[in-house]
Amino acid sequence: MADLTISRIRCEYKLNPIGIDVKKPRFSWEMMSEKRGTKQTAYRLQVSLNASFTNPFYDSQFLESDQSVQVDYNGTELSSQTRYFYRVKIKDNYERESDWSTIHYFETAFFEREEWKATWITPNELEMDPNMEEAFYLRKPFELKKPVASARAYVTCLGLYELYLNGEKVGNDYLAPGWTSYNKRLQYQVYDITDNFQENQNSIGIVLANGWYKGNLAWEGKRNIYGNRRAALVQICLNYVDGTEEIIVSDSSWKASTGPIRYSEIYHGETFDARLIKEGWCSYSFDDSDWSSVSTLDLAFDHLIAQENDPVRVTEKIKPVRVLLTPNGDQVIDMGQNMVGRIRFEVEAPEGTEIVLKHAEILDKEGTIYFGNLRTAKQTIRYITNGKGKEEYAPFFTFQGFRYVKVEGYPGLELPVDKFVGEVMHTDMEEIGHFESSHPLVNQLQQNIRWGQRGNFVDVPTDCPQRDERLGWTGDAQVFIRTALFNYQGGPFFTKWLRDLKADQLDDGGVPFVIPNVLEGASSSAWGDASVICPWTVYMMYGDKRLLEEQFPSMKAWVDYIRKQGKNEYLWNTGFHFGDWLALDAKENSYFGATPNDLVSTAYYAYSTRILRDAAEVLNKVEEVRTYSKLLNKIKENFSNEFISPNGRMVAPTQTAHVLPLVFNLVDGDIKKRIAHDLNELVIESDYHLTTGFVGTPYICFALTQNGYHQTALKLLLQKTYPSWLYPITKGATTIWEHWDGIKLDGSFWSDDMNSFNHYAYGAIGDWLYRSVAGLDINEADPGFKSIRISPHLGNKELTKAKASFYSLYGKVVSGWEVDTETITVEIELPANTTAEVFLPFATYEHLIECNRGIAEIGEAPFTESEQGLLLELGSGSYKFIYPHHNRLLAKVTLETRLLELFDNEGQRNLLVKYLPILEDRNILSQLKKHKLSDLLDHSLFSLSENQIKKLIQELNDSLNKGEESIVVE
Ligand code: RAM
Repeated sequence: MADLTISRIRCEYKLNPIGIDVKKPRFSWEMMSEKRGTKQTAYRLQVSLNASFTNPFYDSQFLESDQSVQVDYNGTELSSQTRYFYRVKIKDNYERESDWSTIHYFETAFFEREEWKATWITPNELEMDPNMEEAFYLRKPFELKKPVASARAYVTCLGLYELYLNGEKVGNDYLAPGWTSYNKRLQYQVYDITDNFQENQNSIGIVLANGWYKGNLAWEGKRNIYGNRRAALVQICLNYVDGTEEIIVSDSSWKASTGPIRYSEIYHGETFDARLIKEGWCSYSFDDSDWSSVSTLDLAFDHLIAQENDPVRVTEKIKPVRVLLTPNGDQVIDMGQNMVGRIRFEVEAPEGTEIVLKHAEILDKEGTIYFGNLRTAKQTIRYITNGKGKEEYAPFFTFQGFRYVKVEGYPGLELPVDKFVGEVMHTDMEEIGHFESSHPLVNQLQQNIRWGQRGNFVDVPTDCPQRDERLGWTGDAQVFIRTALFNYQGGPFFTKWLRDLKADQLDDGGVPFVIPNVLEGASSSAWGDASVICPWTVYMMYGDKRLLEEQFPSMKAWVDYIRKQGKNEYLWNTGFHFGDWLALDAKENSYFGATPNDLVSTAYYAYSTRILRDAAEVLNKVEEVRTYSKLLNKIKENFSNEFISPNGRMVAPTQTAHVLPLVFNLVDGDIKKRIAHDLNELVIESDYHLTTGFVGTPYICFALTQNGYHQTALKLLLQKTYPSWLYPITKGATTIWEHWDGIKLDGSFWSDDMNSFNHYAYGAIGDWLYRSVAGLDINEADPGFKSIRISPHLGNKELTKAKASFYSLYGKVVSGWEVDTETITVEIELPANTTAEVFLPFATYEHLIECNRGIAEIGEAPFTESEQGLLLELGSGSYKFIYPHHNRLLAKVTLETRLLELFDNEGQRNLLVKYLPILEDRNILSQLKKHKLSDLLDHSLFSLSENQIKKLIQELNDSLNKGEESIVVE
């Protein structure tokens, strides 16, 4: 029946993956149905060795189940190196049966070590220096005996590689084999090369550079972290049309040489001497008689794994916006966007002309290109022409973080801007989330968050993409992960990274600062907690229980590690920690915020313990549920005793200290209210500015919104003056900055030491934009968006509409709202096979108009009405709700919210509700909005008695009647 169909089918998060070594892959599909409230009641999965599904390899028959995402393959054992076709059929709660879905496939890689027939090879050290800087080239000509039906290349290396077949690059991925904890886990890639052959004579080649494996990493000039010798492993598996097979492997018959890539480093760039190009080096007939021989190496195979992450690709090309002539005479290209990737350029110049590109993120206040914040990273490309006409180049094994490029040596007086193009490179994740609003700067913020993610998701989640770090800092990753998973499909990305985390976790359960681990230190709170927070977040967002199960021992080891620290097992008050890193309440010239480390550490200890307990519950680990519930209670108790006065006053008067107990649920009742109230006061005292660092910033708006201070959170968000999220945007930021005052008010920079202009950590506010402002969230009890929570928080005069959309594995979820002078409109979309609790603020059932189909259609939906609005329980479908805000102007609505937030107890709320009509009638609320009196209200309404409120209203009336126009717009 056409009305029930299946789309967006995925296997292991991917569309038709080639080369997976998962023995029981999981499938997800999206149900499409015109009918509201559609649910899956059964599915049938078929897996076949041929696309015609004659005699399928596996047929589940119809299984009664509502599971449509992360569905385990439970059929006959799969073979390696095989393409399997699969299709799905479903039944729904309306007694309908869909047609078969379109046919998809997945292809298995090697399952066993024995399947590797290739040997590791490297240039013979007697003939070529194994430690050379130059990239080296390995080649092997071969003949095909018969027509090829299909062919695959299985490839990896120590270093970075590009594979070539008959002179053409194979695949469109870069920086392969990616960055993992190489000595424990090394990825190989699988390429379909069926169409890359010529008849008979062919040649395969591979180019190898240092990359993360042996190049310079981290700021101490370290090299050769994983080893000092590059090596390649290549295996080509051919299936001939006649059914026979052949394997071509890397072995001692290959030849080696150097070529035009003289130097290549992740941080420092590349030097390419086009005069050294060996034309046709990867063609059969090339004369390699002067090439060196290769040595075979007896290296491990046990840690080889098929590619897990999506590959790094060029995902966009950007044209420069202008060429600048800086005050000191430099010619500088402006890309108009702080981006990560590389520049491709064309040039025609006499042989030996050297063109130098130096990349930087920023211009200083004089307008000169600024390299200071790159620290020791050179980000320099050198290209030497061969003079043979038009030449084109883009570096192979490096990437830069930049908006500006200083160009030296390019022929001609004026730089021809059309000869340069920026190629944006990052892990090629599917963009699945969008957020937009009525506020241009907030929209720019969302764009900057997105660019920050792209630039820093270059195979591992890095702190920054430009200076001599670019490392997988755990703290940064854990604060940003939820935002990241909203914006892009990050399932494979974090699966890979978390497996590296697990692999690099220390024996005592401690977690290194960066993953893959290339630094000395370990186990700072809020950083190491990534081990617990990240798998949980992937589970929340994508329902990935397998990853949770896999990571559970690592999560547990981390919590147990903390427990063993210090004398009191319920507090964490020992050791080194980054604390509220880079917070503005830090002492002069310090990176460490004012919130005490033991407070931050113990709060995170509780948070991780809670997650661990919840994970244990999900995974049915009864014993652990008991243990960690008890532990959690003890930590909470100790946290309160140590950091909160009996009356609910936080001992540390910082914003972050107040944020943590609220968002980590360490307090409740009156104590919670008091802390929330005090946090609100602190924010007001700072005139709606942030003083938080890495720890407080991601959560401060949640802490406010969840505790009735959404309007304060909004003011923080919309703050344009320093320090705030929007301040950098007023300074032209196109990415998220590491430091609130990366560029200070006077145009000078914060210290070069720590001044990245592309650091995603503070972009963690994106999560709040999705979940609180737009109100698109999950129900934690049934994660992965199987059960959805829509609860928009309306804005204020500056923010009159917001909308988020997100492709969950079930399908598209939308939550959007708009407030105009008359009405509130809430538009939502819920994919089939999900349900939602939808909260419509200020709505009453009586006044609700359901725009697409009429209210009758949701007539059956259970609802609860309260003073705050209407809660509906809905099934899948698109809905547009329109309702009046009872003649309230927008200003009134938002002020009312604000006023309601100010009232702590029922009595006060009732009082306000009682007087609201009076305020409305007299049109006072709208005046109040503009009047400084709103500030007065902010502070004083708490303590007002009924009489005093009456008096206040009287005074307001009087002043309005007198026509006093002391109106100050805030
Ligand atoms: C900096 C990194 C990162 C942060 C650590 C503590 O060097 O850039 O963002 O997590 O320090």
